[in-house]
Amino acid sequence: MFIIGERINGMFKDVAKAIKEKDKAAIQSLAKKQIECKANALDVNVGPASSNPREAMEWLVKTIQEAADITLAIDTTKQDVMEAGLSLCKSKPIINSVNANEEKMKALFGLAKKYKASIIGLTMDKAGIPKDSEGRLELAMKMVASCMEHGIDVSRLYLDAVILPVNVAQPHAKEVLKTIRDSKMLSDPAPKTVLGLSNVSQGSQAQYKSLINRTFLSMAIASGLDAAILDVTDKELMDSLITAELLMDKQLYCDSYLDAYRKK
Ligand code: THG
Repeated sequence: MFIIGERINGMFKDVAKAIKEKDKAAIQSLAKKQIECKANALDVNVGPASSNPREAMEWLVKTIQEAADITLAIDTTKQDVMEAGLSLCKSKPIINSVNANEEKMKALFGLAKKYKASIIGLTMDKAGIPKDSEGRLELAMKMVASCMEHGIDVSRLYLDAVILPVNVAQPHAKEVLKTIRDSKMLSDPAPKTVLGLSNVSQGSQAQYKSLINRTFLSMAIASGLDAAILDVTDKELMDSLITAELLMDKQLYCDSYLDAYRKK
């Protein structure tokens, strides 16, 4: 599983505050902590409240890279903010994200080529997020086709079936799992799959969030999930991830497999 740490996101109050006050130490400590907890990449999102998102993204990318050498997933819907972030990345970045709108695909697959980036493709378009897996797969196919047209290897595309909060969109979770399973049939080589896991528990009671996250993650891993944006500091969630991968024969069994994974 390719693990992307979710924590450097201006949706969190401490991150919004750190951006505002240019508190480098706060951001660098979040970066280091997530890497210690086995993140393979870090999501970077300035959040909804940022007054100058481009400047904030540039500051975040520079600040993180002063303290850590890791892949960054530039998480923004704004194209100028995206390019500003990508252009500062020292190692091949991840574009988070594109959707199935023609103009978006043209622009962002172009950026993916320019910066040798991987790309996360959300199965949504101007009409929103389809209710069922059939609708999501139709949009996924459009993105696979566009990826090929731009001469980008489909194995660099991570399809995101977009999980919504279970408290308001309960029927979606099983459709997301079906999309993950069926997307493997779209092309050869198949696109990869990713989720922004914590969306699923947003709005649920605090005491249940971690349980909902780790249960859904196990189900998604059983459905073939390749990558996830999640809270790597949630130990029970990470224990579930490692165990689900073990049961899917993706990790070698040994008696102390949790410790062994963390020592790798
Ligand atoms: N797909 C892709 N990228 C994404 C998402 C996705 N990026 C952003 C988001 N979704 C994934 N990241 C988060 C980060 C935090 C939360 C949810 C998704 C979250 N936070 C808690 C809450 O809102 O209840 C706690 C907030 C707080 O403590 O202040 O749920 O789907 N490609």
